[in-house]
Parts: sequence; structure tokens; C-alpha cells
Amino acid sequence: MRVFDFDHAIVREPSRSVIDGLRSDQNAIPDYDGVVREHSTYIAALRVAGLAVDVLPPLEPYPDSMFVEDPALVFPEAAILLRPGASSRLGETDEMRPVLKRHFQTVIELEGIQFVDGGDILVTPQAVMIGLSARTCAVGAEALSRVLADVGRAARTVPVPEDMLHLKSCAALLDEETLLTTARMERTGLFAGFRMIIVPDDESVAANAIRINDTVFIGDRYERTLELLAQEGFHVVPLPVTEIAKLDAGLSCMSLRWRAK
Ligand code: CIR
Repeated sequence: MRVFDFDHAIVREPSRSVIDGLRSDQNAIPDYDGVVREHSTYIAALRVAGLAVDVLPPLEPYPDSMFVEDPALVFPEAAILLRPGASSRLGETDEMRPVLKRHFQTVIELEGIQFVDGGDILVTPQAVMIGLSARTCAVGAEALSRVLADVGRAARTVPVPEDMLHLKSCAALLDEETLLTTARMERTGLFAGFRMIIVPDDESVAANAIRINDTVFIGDRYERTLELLAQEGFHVVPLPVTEIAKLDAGLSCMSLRWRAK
């Protein structure tokens, strides 16, 4: 089984409060109807890719709760509840607990007080990379590494450049040896050992992409990246991301994906 082979996903419908979601540019206010349209297109695309999608209802008290990737981490053998690093998102873990218990026999909690956002976790065939960012602290990364060791997975902790939200804001696994990332991330050396495809400088956000089974999903605004990946022989499907990008979000954040055992 490849680490990007999936048959299940969990997503959460956007709440009306999504317009108050966390973002670096306060002037970029997302349009609720636009977010809903982008989210519906995303769900349809996951289904076409062969996934059974559990669509959770919106949570008004949590504007960012449609980004279900952040409060949990899922594998075929177990699910791990994380603790989002933004205080407005902390309650999302409690909302996710019963959902994971419906899908997984083993649901593991992180011990102690710490923060880990799923957006900082990049699962590769060799190891689970944990990015240290404003949302993921060293104590949290250590707690997660211990839990990962218990389920038989190696972890590797890496620093995320200061002005980036998450490790996966600018990195995605394209196949077992290739990452899509930015020139700046390549220069950090964090991804040494991988083959890297570098997005054009003015399309850095395109690197928040996802590989699901035989398809790579990319934001439809990133035409040159789409072309580049098609030339490299990937089956690429563009998806609309204009509104969710205003929330510093991309394609990976909107689902938890796994292959059932
Ligand atoms: C946040 O700042 O938490 C949300 N507005 C965006 C979360 C994006 N999540 C992700 O990339 N995993």
C-alpha cells in the first residue's frame, strides 16, 4: 500500500462563521457561498477519486473547523487526536473525538499540554515529518513522535520557516520519492534525499496540493504548476481554491484521508 492510497475521507462543511476564520491578510474576507462551492467541488472530486467521504455538519463556534486536517492524524492502523496551536481551534479536537471513534478501533490522545497541527505533518514512505511552527511546538512534536513510535512509524522533526503557517503550506508528496515544493524550501535542505519539483516563485501556494491514489489535485489558479506536473506525467486535476486561499488554506487541509485496513 502506498502512503497516498486512500479509500476513506472525513470532511466538515464550512460554517457561516468561516468568514471570521484565521488569516494573515485581514482585508481578504472570504465569501461564504464561494467557500461552500469550493468545498462541494472538493468533496465531489474525492468521490471521483474513489473515496467514501463522511461529511460532518458545520460547527458555528469554530470558524476554521472545515480544515479537519489540523485536529487529527489518521493511518490505517490508528487515529491520533492532535491539539491545534491556535486557541480559537482547540475545541475542534473534542468535536473530532467521537467521529474518529466511529471510524477507528484505536484512537490515541497526545499526553500533556502541547500543540500540534495536522498541517505540519507530512507523511512520507520513510518517515512522518513533523514541522515545528507557530502551531506545532517541540514538546508536542516529541509527544507525537512517541505515539508514532508506538504504532510503528518513524518520525522526523524539522523547522518550518517563520513566515509559513504549516510545513504542508509549501510541500506535498507527489509519489514515493517526489515532493512538490518551493525553491525556498528546497534551499533549506529539509527535503534532501527527495526528488523535488519546484513550483514557479509566483505560484508558491500551489505546493499545498494532494496526491490521492493516481491523481494529484492542484489549485486551479496555478496554471504553470498544472502544466509542469502534466509534463512530468502526473494525472492532474485542478480544483477551485480562490476563497479558501484567503484563509491561508489549501487542498490538503480540507480532509482527513486514510485507507481502511
Ligand atoms: C488556520 O489558520 O488555522 C486556518 N485559517 C487555515 C488552516 C489551514 N490548515 C492546513 O493547512 N492544514
